[in-house]
Amino acid sequence: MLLSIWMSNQTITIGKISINAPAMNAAGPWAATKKQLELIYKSQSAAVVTKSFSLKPNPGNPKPNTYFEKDFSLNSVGLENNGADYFIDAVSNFKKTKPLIASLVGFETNEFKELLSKVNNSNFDLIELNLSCPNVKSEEPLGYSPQAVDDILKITTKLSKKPVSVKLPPYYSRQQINKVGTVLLNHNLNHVVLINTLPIATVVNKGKAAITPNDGIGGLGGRYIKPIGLAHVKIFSEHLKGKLPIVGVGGINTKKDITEYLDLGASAVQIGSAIENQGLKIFTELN
Ligand code: RRO
Repeated sequence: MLLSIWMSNQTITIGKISINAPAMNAAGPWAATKKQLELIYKSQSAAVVTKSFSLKPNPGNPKPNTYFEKDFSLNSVGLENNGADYFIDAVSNFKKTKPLIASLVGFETNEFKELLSKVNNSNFDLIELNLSCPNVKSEEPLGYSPQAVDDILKITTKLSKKPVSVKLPPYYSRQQINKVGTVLLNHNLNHVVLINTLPIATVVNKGKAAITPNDGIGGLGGRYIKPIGLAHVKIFSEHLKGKLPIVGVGGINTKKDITEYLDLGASAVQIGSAIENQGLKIFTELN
């Protein structure tokens, strides 16, 4: 039986932030420019989440680096972004009608410190630390190492003046999840976002790889990963026992999808691939 119901104008509290509807955008290429962020701000999205950004602009991977179909998405964007100053400026005039969330990636600790000090003095309300980008060819996403997660969270939670959340990759066992879950509980986190794209997928389109970078290998998103996202919310939720809120993401297109995520332990959800397929009007329907 589906247990969750929500009404418009209800307030959902996620740690130190409040939203007035369950669905916000996920970090992604639909949130990379000033214009896009403004449109998300004006939409019914419950918050504005940026494309993951780094201290300095990053050109990302050669195009085509995204591929969308109705039921799935594939990408190897490669952290393409305009850099911290651009994103900080992009949201500087937004009023506090909804939380402004900075999705951050750091390539090394020092760079990361500088990035956080910039974001500390910005209009952003919360940090979403992305430990799960699948498209850095030489390195496994940090989220796969409980030790690396512990190390980076120690630094981030100490330096950040904003509440910190963390976005993790899909795992392959309950044991892995429980190890990382235990690490999360050792830190002063606002919430955890589950899950990023599934790191290694490929699509053959008209006889060739649908995306150019990394020999056609990229992160899989969309409806295909909903069962994986749901399982992560369920298993993390059992492990975290309500001590850390969860925001679910992966394959959400309908209110029924949202209900499933909320029933398994998520406080709110993020929408990714469905924005690319349906536009921001999806929030009017979902929220
Ligand atoms: O930019 C990307 O290639 C990317 C990132 Br940062 C991420 O977190 N997840 C993803 O699927 N692609």
